[in-house]
Amino acid sequence: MNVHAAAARVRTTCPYCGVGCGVEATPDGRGGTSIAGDASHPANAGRLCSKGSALGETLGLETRLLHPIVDGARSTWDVALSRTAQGLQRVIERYGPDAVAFYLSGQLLTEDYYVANKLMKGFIGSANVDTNSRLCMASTVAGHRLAFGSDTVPGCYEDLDEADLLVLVGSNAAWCHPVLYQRMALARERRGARIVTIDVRGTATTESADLALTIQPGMDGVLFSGLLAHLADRGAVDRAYVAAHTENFDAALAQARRIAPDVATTAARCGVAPADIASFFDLWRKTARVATLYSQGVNQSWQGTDKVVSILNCHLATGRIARPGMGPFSLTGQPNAMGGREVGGLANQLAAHMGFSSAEIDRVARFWRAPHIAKREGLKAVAMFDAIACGEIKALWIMGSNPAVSLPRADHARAALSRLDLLVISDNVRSTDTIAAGAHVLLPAAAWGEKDGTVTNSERRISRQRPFAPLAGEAKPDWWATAQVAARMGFADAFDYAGPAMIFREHAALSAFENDRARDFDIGGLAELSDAAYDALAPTQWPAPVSAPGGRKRMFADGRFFTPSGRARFGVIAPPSLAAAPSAEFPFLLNTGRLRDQWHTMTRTGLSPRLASHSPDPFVEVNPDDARGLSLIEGGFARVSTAHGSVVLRVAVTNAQHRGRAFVPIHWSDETGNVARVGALVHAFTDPVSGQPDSKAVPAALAPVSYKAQGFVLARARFRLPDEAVWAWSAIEGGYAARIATNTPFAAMLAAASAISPRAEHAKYSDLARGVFRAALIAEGRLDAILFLGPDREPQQWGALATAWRAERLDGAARRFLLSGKSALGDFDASPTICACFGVRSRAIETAIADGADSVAAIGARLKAGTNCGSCLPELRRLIAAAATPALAQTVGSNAMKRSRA
Ligand SMILES: Nc1nc2c(c(=O)[nH]1)N[C@H]1C(S)=C(S)[C@@H](COP(=O)(O)OP(=O)(O)OC[C@H]3O[C@@H](n4cnc5c(=O)[nH]c(N)nc54)[C@H](O)[C@@H]3O)O[C@H]1N2
Ligand SMILES: Nc1nc2c(c(=O)[nH]1)N[C@H]1C(S)=C(S)[C@@H](COP(=O)(O)OP(=O)(O)OC[C@H]3O[C@@H](n4cnc5c(=O)[nH]c(N)nc54)[C@H](O)[C@@H]3O)O[C@H]1N2
Ligand code: SF4
Ligand SMILES: [Mo]
Repeated sequence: MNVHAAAARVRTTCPYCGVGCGVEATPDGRGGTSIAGDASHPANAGRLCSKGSALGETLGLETRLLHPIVDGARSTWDVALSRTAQGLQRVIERYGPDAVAFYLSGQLLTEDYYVANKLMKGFIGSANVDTNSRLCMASTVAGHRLAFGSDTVPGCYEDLDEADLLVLVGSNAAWCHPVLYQRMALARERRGARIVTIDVRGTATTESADLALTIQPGMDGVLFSGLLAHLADRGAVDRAYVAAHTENFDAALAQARRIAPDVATTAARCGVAPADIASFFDLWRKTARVATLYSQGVNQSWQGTDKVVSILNCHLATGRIARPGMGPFSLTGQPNAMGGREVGGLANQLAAHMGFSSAEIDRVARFWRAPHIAKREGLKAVAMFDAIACGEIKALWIMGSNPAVSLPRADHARAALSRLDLLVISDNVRSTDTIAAGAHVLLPAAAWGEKDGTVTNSERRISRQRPFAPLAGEAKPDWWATAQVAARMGFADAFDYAGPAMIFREHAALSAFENDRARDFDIGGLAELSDAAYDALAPTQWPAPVSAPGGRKRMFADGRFFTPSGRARFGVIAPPSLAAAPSAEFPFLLNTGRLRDQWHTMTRTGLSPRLASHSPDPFVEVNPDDARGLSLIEGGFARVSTAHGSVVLRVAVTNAQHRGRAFVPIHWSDETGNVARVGALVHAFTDPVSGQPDSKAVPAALAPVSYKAQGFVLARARFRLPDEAVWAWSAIEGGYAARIATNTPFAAMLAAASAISPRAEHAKYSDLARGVFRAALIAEGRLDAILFLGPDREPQQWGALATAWRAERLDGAARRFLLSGKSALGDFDASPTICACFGVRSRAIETAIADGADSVAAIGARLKAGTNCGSCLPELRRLIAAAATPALAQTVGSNAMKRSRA
């Protein structure tokens, strides 16, 4: 393992989204690391978004899992590995190989993924390896394979720079793929490229679009069927291309015409004004250089594969694929969603983009010299957890995912885990909701900064993640733990890896094995890299065959595809509908998704105060009319329930939501809140081809909930507050803050706080007639925790406590003022952070706007806000617009805000 000394700058890759930005990390030798964008990386040319910029703040060890744990007690690697190997073997002997399963993650490195997949599919003899990519990219994989005969992203990021029309479907790229979004925004600014968004709500992405279509949930297939019919009616089909390079066009067109014969039908079914549909169709038809980018609004649907196919159909019909500035483009979610697909980490793929045909099974078995090759597909994520629930799967190894939070019907998934004879979890952190479900073996995994291997981004570009810090505690790479278990199961020879370079060479060799251009994924040109060349590997786009090891930008430029006929296949889609329609009991459609500054279950981003302050509390967004009808008030609380579970969230009233729809962020878990784990609400309908769950449109009910008291706790570490209250923790400088709402007697609150700090002195202030209760815990002169509760609707602010919270020692005067509530100890702006890079909060920005800063540039000049990563530019524009037109303050996605450029 190659650990770099302090102060050496290391080029690596961001561990968050699929943009795959290059990062330069420079350890300062004192435990800190400075982070900058890598100007030489083709994905980002030096840019980073708010999450990437804050990476240095999330490297602390306080939440890390630092040694193996077996049956709840600290253990050694030797014991933990043997226990894992014997446990797996015992289950295999008694119940057969299909009684064991691995659940992996797009956050693993390709090398980790390769070894785990090889162990399960080649040596244990089951294909029960699936991954959180099933919840993420599976519909795209299925759509690509149907249309192209292979899971190939045809284009590259340069196409986004060169396109004249960028269509974003079900993507909030301004928040979820920020650096790519900045590239697109630049193309718009510099070259006049148009941006069209297709979403079911207003977002930071839709609000700066030239045309924003807010469609009915699930109706993307109608829209793109309408487009295909329109292209045919207007003679815009490239007949020569269709004849030479495709098949099944007539059947696909006939079905598109049945679904959406004209603009009027498309408009009615999508719930969009006919004029907007007509402008979209015209723009798409008349603009040759069109790129259609899509993400989870497309994939996470019970008809996700059909949605993907309906988009691919339009590009194939016009031959707008694999040419500069043109093509369909799947924005991948995780840093290594693509690498997982490449090794075969999905249960319906074998390895190296090969499936389960007998020829492929035979080929992979020979290459691996596999004694027990899997002969058929394994169980996909949702079915895998159902098989655990009903006792068919007895042993499970989870690496790099938190399914008790992220799977649909998350309560059901979590309960299933307790039925296992053996649950092994490899993770970076000591505690997650999944770990809390009762793991037998916990294995400490190397984290970003320590990990050493490769990842593949959305444009097929393989980049190195290089270590710049020593392994924390006893943490080890995931590939190493897997290889050790394999050896203990009797497969030492096949898993005798000296390091990631050796694994990568084998993976590359398999991709080229008996390939002869019959398979898209071929990186044979990298199969002979020396260890040093692997270390130095520059970001490379696959395919990189022996004949062209430097990689290739675009696929299919020659019009040849990987189907048996060599032609691309048009797909016939099913009539679009919802998996479940709203009912009298559950009249809303619940949409779930992401926030700008948090990553998934917040195990890493949740450690950064800067990131936390953008959106510190979990919430539900509703339309003003619905809020009125249900007596929900801004800042109050609502219970959101579905047939599967319920949560209680703060209400955010906004015109960005359409009536009858609600949006909730996915990031909170039982670790960070007590009633905000929204995965528990999601139904488990899955796409029939891809097996991807439908997590964007769940029938739900909303009802107001009120509390007698509201307030906050500041504490040095998170602890469990009483469950009758509603609370959620977020990082602040020097600790954590929770805003709470409660009916719990105040004394119970204090008891919970005291439990974490038994030796602290207590100070209390109460005015029960006014419903006010305040308490502080002071340990060795320093504030350890402080609790303020007051009557509901009388907001409690912690701004005034900032100086006391930061002080190493409180003097007598400071203590006297502490609980007064009108502290003279200085002021502290606790309004939401808009610019995470420079920590600029909304109050400061509003003051600057009131002072005459009337453009993004003027705000930047005054406060620096928006001048680094650009993630906050949409919000700055919104604040400026809101100040100019107060009524717009809550209309996030309003068309009125769009610059008119038609
Ligand atoms: N900040 C941040 N960035 C991330 C992540 C993160 O956790 N935080 N996670 C990464 C991962 S793994 C992923 S997969 C990506 C996801 O990136 P995105 O897919 O962009 O993010 P989401 O918020 O899940 O959903 C995208 C949009 O789909 C819309 N939508 C819902 N239903 C429909 C529909 O029926 N049709 C259409 N057209 N739109 C619909 C939603 O309103 C939402 O705005 O983000 C990656 N980047
Ligand atoms: N309702 C709803 N549910 C969703 C989604 C949605 O939009 N709505 N989105 C889905 C999507 S697209 C995704 S990608 C999933 C994400 O869901 P998860 O994968 O469950 O989310 P994470 O929080 O990223 O979990 C990663 C875990 O792995 C650990 N980890 C990180 N790196 C490593 C590593 O290298 N090795 C090991 N061993 N552990 C590591 C982290 O500490 C963390 O505990 O959620 C899905 N669930
Ligand atoms: S866009 Fe942001 S989160 Fe995504 S890879 Fe780049 S820096 Fe990381
Ligand atoms: Mo994802």
